[in-house]
Amino acid sequence: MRSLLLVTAILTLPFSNALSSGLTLYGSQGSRSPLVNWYMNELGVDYEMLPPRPNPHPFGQVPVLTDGDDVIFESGAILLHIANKFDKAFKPSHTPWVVWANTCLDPICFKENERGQVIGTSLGKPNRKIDVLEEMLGQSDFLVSNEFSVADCAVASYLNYVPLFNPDASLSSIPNTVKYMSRMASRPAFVEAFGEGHAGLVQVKCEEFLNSSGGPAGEKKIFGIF
Ligand SMILES: N[C@@H](CCC(=O)N[C@@H](CS)C(=O)NCC(=O)O)C(=O)O
Ligand SMILES: *[C@@H]1O[C@H](CO)[C@@H](O)[C@H](O)[C@H]1NC(C)=O
Repeated sequence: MRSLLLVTAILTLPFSNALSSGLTLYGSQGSRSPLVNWYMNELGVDYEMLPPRPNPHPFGQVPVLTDGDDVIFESGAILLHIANKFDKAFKPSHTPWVVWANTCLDPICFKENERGQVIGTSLGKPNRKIDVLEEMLGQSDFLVSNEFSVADCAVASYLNYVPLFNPDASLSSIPNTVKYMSRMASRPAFVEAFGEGHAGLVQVKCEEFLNSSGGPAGEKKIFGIF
């Protein structure tokens, strides 16, 4: 009996480990759960994906992640949990950007009615914080230390939803941000997480924004008089 148990243990343990990391993400493309998929794909973290409902989120929303017995909700909290557990390059200076994306960038990107439906965007309109972001992204391809990090997952995911939810938005006034959005949407882990439709739409819209912002030639036309 004892040897049978031992054999069963030896046979099942490695397989159950290989099949699952113990992480389960509830969500779907079209919600904001793919921002979590994106980061886990970038890191090569293994996880199980389940549909949005039923789920253990206290408010019934997505995304929500379970890690064994732990239930983690709020997209930013989920990103930081994964960062702490799996990302060897994770630094304290990444954390503020994840929190900033959820608290400050979200309401700039998405104006919502009282029922939580997106009715517009303030991105592309004059905004002190977005001006700073635009300046930073003119100096560097990434938000922190000129390398890809969880900060980019958090911020670029929100930015890249804007053309999807607001087909009439114009981002021609922030070309560095638009180029950043396009770079992020071309990463294979992004395409896999959000889907080719979403990534392709971001690419086309970004090209449109850059075309109508004029680039260096357009700037010369405007300031040529001086
Ligand atoms: N602040 C939350 C927002 C979550 C959220 O609004 N989820 C939406 C989908 S993107 C949802 O589940 N809506 C359905 C509901 O509220 O019941 C986060 O970042 O995770
Ligand atoms: C952007 O401009 C180029 C060159 O004029 C053009 O070939 C391309 O189709 C334009 N793209 C979009 C999406 O408007």
